[in-house]
Amino acid sequence: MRVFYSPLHTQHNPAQEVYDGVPAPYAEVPGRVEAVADRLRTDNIELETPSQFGLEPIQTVHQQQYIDFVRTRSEQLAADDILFPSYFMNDTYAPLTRGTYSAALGAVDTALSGAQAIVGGKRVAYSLCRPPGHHAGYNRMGGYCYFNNAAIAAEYLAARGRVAILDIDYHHGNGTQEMFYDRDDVLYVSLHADPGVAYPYASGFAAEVGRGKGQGFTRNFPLPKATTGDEYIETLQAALGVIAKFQPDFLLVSVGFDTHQADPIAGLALRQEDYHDIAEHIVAAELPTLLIQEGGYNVELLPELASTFLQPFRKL
Ligand code: OKP
Ligand code: ZN
Repeated sequence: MRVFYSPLHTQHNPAQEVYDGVPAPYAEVPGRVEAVADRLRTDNIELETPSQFGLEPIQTVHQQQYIDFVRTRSEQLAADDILFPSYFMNDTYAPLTRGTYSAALGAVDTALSGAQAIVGGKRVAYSLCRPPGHHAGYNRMGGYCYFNNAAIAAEYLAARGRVAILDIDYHHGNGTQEMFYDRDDVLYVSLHADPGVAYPYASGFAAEVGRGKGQGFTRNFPLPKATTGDEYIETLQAALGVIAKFQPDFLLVSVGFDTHQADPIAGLALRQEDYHDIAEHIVAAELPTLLIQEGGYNVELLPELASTFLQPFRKL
């Protein structure tokens, strides 16, 4: 397993999000990824600095005006400014700060470096991305996401084979789903909290299965509140069955640790040991696998959860 990490993420550190019209502390903090990085170093895992891929891969999934908007508006801000723009945004959970563009670019390079490693023949790579990406749409930021790291890496891989995306973050990856909704060469399969009660509310229902020639190449598995590890693994097996049938050349996993019972913003009931089992099921798919970090907000637990999850991948 190769691991990629960019220190640029620390430049993105908004003071607040807005929840129900009221400012609230920002849950997606730099300490999340710093805590995981420290733990991996303690585990003797080498963290590699990503290569730079430039803007071209980002342009394969995002609108040029949107990319320019994120760059210019964030770079115009003063060091302590925060901007909730009225354009190009889905919700009040992705403000711009001066370092946002540069951090988001670093996250994309982190994802692409992982993709490059598995194209080069490595069985597994883990991209410790921050900010996360799976809610970012063609021309919209939202849910702590600016550029869709997973979708950009999936496009990179799709130029070289069939790609299955397995999204195991607590939240539905509405941005990623949207980008591949009409396509039959990239499969999107997601397990997430029931969107009837959880962010992003408007998508992730089981009836969303793709459109046109993409019909059947999107699959959603919404889960009830307080779903336990055993129930989760059962659904995961169904999802992996769908993926096996698709016969992908590459597997990309959007990984979230916000499915844990002690996550401060979520509502499922997984426990630490469940992440080991989840990883073993993913390993059993026997595919070149790119793991991309999305959410997970219990900063104290994250190092343990990441270390437990990565353990079955380490030897690969
Ligand atoms: C990003 B990722 C909760 C409101 C929703 C936004 C959640 C974004 C999650 N009070 N907050 O998928 O982990
Ligand atoms: Zn999430």
